[in-house]
Amino acid sequence: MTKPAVLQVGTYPEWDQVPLDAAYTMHRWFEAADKAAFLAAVGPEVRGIATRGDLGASAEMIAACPKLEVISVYGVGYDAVDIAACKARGIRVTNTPDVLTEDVADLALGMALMLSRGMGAAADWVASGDWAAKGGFALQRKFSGKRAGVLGLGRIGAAVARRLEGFGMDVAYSSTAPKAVAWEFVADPVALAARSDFLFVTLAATAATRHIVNRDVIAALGKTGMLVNVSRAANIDEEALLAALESGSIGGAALDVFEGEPKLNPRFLALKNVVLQPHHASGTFETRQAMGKLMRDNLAAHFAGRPLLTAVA
Ligand code: 8YV
Repeated sequence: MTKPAVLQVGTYPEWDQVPLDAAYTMHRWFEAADKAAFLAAVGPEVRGIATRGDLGASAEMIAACPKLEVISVYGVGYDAVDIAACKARGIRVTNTPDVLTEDVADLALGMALMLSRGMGAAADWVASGDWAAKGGFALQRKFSGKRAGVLGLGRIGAAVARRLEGFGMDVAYSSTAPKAVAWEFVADPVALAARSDFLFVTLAATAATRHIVNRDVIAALGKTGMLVNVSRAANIDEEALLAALESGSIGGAALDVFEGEPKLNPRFLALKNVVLQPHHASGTFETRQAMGKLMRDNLAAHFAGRPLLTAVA
C-alpha cells in the first residue's frame, strides 16, 4: 500500500523523524533550495502537512496541495496556519495542547523571577570576578507577594496563575469573558496593567489580539512594572515596548518570542532590563517527546479514518 505523502515544513527530533519516515513519504520542504519549485513538484500528491507552531502553513503552501486533507501542528499555537484557507476546503487542522502547558508556565515564572531578581546580570557578576573585585551585587526587586496580571486565561494562563498563587501574588486576569475562577476579572488590558507589577501575556495570537499590549498598556504597567511574554510576539507592539525599555518607562521585559525570530531586533541586545529566551518554552525532552507523539498520533488517526485527537479545525 502506498504511503501517504506528507509535506514536512521544519525539522523534528530523530525520535519523530524515524516513525514519520516509516509511515509516510515525507517531503522535506525546509531542505529545498527552490521551495516554489519543490512545492510545484510534490504538492499535487501531498495529503498531509506536518508543521510546527512557529512555522505554520501559508495559504500559498496549502493552495499548492490540491489533495491536502490534514495539517498537524507540533505546538499549541496554530496562528501561523492559514485557517481560513483550511476551512474553505474542509482541511482538518490539529495542534498539541495540554502536553506543553506546564513547561510553558514554568518558563514564564522562571523568566519573571530571573528578571525581577536580576539573575542574569548576577550570574555575570560572579563569572566576571566583579563580586570579588567590586563587592556585593546591586539590590533587585521582590517577586513574591506582588500584584500579577494574566492576559489570557486559557490553559497556559491558568497554569501561570496557579503558580503565581504559590508565590503569594494578588492575581487578576483579562480574558474574552469572566471565568469560574477565584481570581479577579479585569476586562480592559490597560486597567489590568495598571493594577499589576507583573503582566504575563499568555493568550493565543489572533487578528483580534495583534498588539493587544500596546503603548497604553505598557505605559499603564509603569516604571517598576515588568512584562512577561510566552505567547507570540504579534501580541505585543514591539516598537512601543523597545521605546519604553530604552527610556526606562517600564521596569523590564522577559520575552521568549520575537518579531522576525530568530533574528530579533538588535535593539533588544543593547538592553540591560530584559531577559531574552530563544522560543523554548516547550523545549524539554519530556514535553517535546509528548508533542511529537501527539502530532504523529493525529496524522495516524486521520489516515486510519479515526477521530482526530486534538482538532482545531
Ligand atoms: C512550538 C510553540 O511548538 O507550542 C507552540 O505554539 O510556540 C512552540 O512550543 C515550537 O514552534 C516548537 O518548534
